[in-house]
Amino acid sequence: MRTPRVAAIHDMSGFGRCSLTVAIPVLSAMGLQCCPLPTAFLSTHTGGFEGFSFLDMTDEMPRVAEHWKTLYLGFQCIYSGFLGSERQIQIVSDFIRDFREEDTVVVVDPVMGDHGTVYQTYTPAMCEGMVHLAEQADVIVPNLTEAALLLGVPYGELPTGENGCREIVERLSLDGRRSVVLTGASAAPELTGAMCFDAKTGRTKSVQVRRIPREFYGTGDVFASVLAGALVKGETLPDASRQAVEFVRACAERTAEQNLPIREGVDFEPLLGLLMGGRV
Ligand code: PXL
Repeated sequence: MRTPRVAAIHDMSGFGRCSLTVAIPVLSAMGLQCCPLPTAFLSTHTGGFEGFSFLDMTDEMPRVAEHWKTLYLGFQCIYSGFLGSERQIQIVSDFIRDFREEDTVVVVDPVMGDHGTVYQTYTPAMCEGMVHLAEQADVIVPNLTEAALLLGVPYGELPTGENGCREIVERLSLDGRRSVVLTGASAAPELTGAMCFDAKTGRTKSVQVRRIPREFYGTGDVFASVLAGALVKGETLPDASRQAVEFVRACAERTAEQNLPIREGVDFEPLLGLLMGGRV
């Protein structure tokens, strides 16, 4: 069988381990071919760093898509994340329309903010556009901040606890048509994990592990990349969510043990072997 392909539409941040510098190694380790379509090139991610450089790739993106069309490239997954401009909403939307096939899983990580705050480079129009882009997804992977933005409710007014998270994913499911994996969904103070709504079965499932009492940048990207990879490999949504929760937990544990600066992301590279199935 041909190695499945993933079109990964994210920024490339040179330092700080997020977006493409996470998606490429994670998907490769899972035995998948990652084809990056960069939205921007930054010196670092925008969280915890000041004075970062930002090269907007908006004009380049349709040229890449046009060339890929002439090559008749097919993708088993289209996976989008951090966008660099408002115009990119339509560009990514067109990309999904043009490249989606019967067996393509469309994963939109509606990257917009964290801890109740919208990221520095995101405008209200981009957040509004993200709601529409996310409507095209088979699966969305919001954190609680992004769930509030998608639902149009203040962050502080989201329902809480395990039942609250269940309500959030059901409300985000577009009447059961779209799968939702909510990250940072905590069933109890000492636990954390994800709550999923599976549009294929209509069921919700909570996946919980023991919480590491520190927060790191880029964990959402590690989570969504493992989830997307596992879905391409044919795992069910709850199984893919469990794999993503457990891998992020292992990364957070290792990073916390070494007391590394949180803005450098999680020290995932030595753990990539956990995602590799076979042997040479
Ligand atoms: O991890 C999400 C993310 C992706 N890309 C860039 C970011 C962030 C979060 O801060 O700044 C550039």
